[in-house]
Amino acid sequence: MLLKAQSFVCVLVFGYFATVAAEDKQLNNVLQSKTIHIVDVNGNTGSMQINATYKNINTLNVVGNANHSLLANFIGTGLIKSPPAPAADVTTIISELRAQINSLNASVNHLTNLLTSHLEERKLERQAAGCSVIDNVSSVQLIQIPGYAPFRVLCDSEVGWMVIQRRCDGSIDFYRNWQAYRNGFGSYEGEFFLGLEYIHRLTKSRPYELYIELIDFDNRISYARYDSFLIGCEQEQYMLKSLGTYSGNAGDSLKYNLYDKFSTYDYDNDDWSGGNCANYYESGWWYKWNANSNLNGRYIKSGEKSAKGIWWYTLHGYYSLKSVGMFIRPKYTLL
Ligand SMILES: [Ca+2]
Repeated sequence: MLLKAQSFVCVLVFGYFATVAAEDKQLNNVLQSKTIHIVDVNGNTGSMQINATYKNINTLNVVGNANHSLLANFIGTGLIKSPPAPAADVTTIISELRAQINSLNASVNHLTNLLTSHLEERKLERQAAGCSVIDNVSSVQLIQIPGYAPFRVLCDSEVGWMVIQRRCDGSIDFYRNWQAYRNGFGSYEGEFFLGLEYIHRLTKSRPYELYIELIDFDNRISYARYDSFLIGCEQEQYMLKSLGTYSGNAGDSLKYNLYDKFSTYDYDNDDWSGGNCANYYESGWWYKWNANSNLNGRYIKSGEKSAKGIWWYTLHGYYSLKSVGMFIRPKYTLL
């Protein structure tokens, strides 16, 4: 009888569970009988009769508050044990909630870290924007490009142009090897070349303009400007990958070597099968099988014409210039 009652109860939403062992028939005498009316969550009514015996009392196992409620009449008779303390369930619930809270906290921490990292990257990008204008005075400033170690650049006094090359007195030898042109050489107090790797990192990080200033020995100043300057990485031999639109009064002598690779006397990357343009022009530059410019050539103080000198062909042919500067700056500022 009790087994039937258990089956009936198990199909109810209340879902309590009871087990009865009845193998000891000698103790299976009914001590107390109780009929309990129950209603499930769907409003279905039913009833069950429980015959409590010594054996049943000892084996009846009840789980849940509903069971506790249904069998409350038996409790206090001393014939049925109290169901498991609900505190155990509450403890489980609290434990689960704590686990969820910990999980949410971990998610919040993760998102906070992501946001902080993103904001830091944006800050670094703004720092990498280029030179700041400081009291109209040239200065050496620290530049940080995300993913790379910071490095110092010379910033021109006007409108934040960064100087990547400067020739002015012939004090520095520019006929150098690949490693020197990759890493840079010279002094910010005088002549120098920033280094192809740094120029690549800068121009790849965001759009840059290029401004070239050319001064002859009569102190006439000319310029060539390009609005989208980009050079490739070392695996691309620092190819001149973009110049954009030209403007200026010196003529466009660089477009001819667009998409050409950089060459030095020890790295022949030009298209001239008969030799190395870097050797012929005694420079390091972007060459095809020749060039229309040679701003890293020999410094010739007399300003004579020489293919090995510092020249901008559309300006004065092979006339070697007195002073040259190459400048870059971001094309626009990040918000
Ligand atoms: Ca060659």
